[in-house]
Amino acid sequence: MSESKTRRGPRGGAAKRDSGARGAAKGEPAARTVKRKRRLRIGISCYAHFGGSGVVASELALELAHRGHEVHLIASRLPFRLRSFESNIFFHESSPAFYPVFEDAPSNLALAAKMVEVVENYSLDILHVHYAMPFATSAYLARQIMLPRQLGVVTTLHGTDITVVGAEPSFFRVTQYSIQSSDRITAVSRFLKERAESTFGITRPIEVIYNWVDPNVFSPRRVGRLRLAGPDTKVIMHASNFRAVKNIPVIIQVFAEVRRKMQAKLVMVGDGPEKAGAEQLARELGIHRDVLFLGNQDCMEELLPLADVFLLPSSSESFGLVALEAMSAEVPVVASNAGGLPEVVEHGFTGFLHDPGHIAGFVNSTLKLLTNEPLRRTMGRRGRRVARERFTADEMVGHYMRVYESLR
Ligand code: GMT
Repeated sequence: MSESKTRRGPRGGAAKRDSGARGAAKGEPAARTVKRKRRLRIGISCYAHFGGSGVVASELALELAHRGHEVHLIASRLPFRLRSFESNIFFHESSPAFYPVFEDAPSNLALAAKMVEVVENYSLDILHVHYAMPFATSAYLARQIMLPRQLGVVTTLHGTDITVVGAEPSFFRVTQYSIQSSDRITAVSRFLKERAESTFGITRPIEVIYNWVDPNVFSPRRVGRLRLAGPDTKVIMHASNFRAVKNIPVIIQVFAEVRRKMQAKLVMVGDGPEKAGAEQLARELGIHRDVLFLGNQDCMEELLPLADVFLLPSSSESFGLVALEAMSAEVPVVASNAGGLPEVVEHGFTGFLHDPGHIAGFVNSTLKLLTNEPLRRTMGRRGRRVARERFTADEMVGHYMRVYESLR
């Protein structure tokens, strides 16, 4: 398998980023500062497809690279959020060879083999994996293969690796063992840390490091040519990977109620197993002309500012990165009070939270925001302030750096 230096599309996401010298002394290039501190070589492994864990891993890779560290991304393909060339980031594709005997290609073994190869060839200090399954297991295997070589393995728990699929009996013991075998464990919310401890009996310390948002990328609406609806039509937006935990039918039902009362459009961004059912439900409820299913989009920073309200009624949500991105764009959030969402969205201050199945609650809160522009704007501005002050890259990446340094 050939190694290729990361090449990304021309969309210019990174150019808009508040890049470069974060953490460096004034007038001093970041790389020089790091040189004094010591430049780390960090492997990062994650899912490449649309989803929050891959976004966080990619944003972390970018932040580390901007600070002058050398980052080696190991994934089945280039993660979607890496859209432009970035020096200091190297991409290593992991894919299993095909053989007719296989029922399913053993991709987890190929991943472990690629981890070994990259760690050895590039003398990595740290291997940081995102989402326990299968990444923590492949990292465990890779490290065992390389013994007695020292390699720090960090596992970040993201959500359904703990709350849904990792806890399935067919995966439980291997997930538990792989997490416990990591040198350091982090979780993206207090909720997720507690859930990992109670479900898996994890006894090793779990550090909570929240996700962050770049307020220069996710910024409020500017006057521009991009529109999703006419000037008198309010826009409600949802974005996810359309899995059962996202409560997609509730979104359609809430919108049907709102639409009865006012002119509005529902913009659904993303794709997944629940999408076809949602399209069907929208037709059955006679609202399909006002529901736009945009499919997967990798320009959330362009879409979110066009929303008047962001809706996220998940039955389970460890953090809700997209809710934070909406807040950063000054869009108030109406969400469920499930999981870690109350750690991100404050009820009555930056949005409204209700029980996941409480359709009337979601409808009332959405209508309250859409019919009271001063309230909507106030909550939106507060959301941006909270995003800028409490969920910063400097704080969270600094925390990850301390985790890495503790392993050296
Ligand atoms: O657990 C998942 O659903 C996968 C993961 C992903 O890749 O989309 O999402 C989780 O991680 C995100 C980033 O940390 C969090 O913002 C999401 O809340 C979380 N999803 C869930 O807990 C459902």
